[in-house]
Amino acid sequence: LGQQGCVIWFTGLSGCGKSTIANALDAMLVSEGRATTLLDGDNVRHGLCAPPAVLEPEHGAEFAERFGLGFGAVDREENIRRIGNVAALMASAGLITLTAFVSPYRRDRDRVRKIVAQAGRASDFVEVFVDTPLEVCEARDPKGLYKKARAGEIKHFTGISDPYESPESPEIRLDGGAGESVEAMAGQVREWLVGKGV
Ligand code: GGZ
Repeated sequence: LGQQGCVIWFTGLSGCGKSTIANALDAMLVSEGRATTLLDGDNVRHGLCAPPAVLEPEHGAEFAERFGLGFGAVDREENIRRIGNVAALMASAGLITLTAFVSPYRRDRDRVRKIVAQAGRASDFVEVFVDTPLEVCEARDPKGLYKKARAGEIKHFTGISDPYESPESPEIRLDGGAGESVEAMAGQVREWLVGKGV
């Protein structure tokens, strides 16, 4: 990891805390004068990778059907592919690029690792596994999605009716179920980056 940008890729279940931790880390880095950007479901799933229902009003049905992304395995694969390429471009432009997506499939995450390595260096991709037990995520259920998934109202819901493949050797693993504060976990990632000379 050098002076150039890099990609800090947070992965974990819905409600694991990845977006909150990424936002806290982003604020820390910005306050230290670093140029950063943050991609998460809240911005990407409304634009670049919007689902058909969101695209439909402006584009034809065929367009929405072909390019709008949902949560089936192939849609997630394309979601992560698009985000991975955008993140690599942003990192190449010198930004510390934070991403927070469930990204449940190991193969999809490994592909992003390759894309980023090809755009810069292998060490430019930092996988951060926010390892929060499903029970904890489900108890939090900030958007009521787990409840809906249990009721069968949301299909392909990660952890309930769809798999989550844990990273085997992430650069960083955060224990999201241990009661540590968001700041402490963001600080852990920051310390790791400092250790690598970012
Ligand atoms: C998982 C879903 C689903 C399904 C909607 N499975 O907690 P959230 O709400 O804000 O984060 C989740 C987000 C997942 O989108 P990603 O783009 O991160 O997914 S992936 O990387 O797998 O492509 C959740 C909400 O969208 N959500 N339906 N079926 N999460």
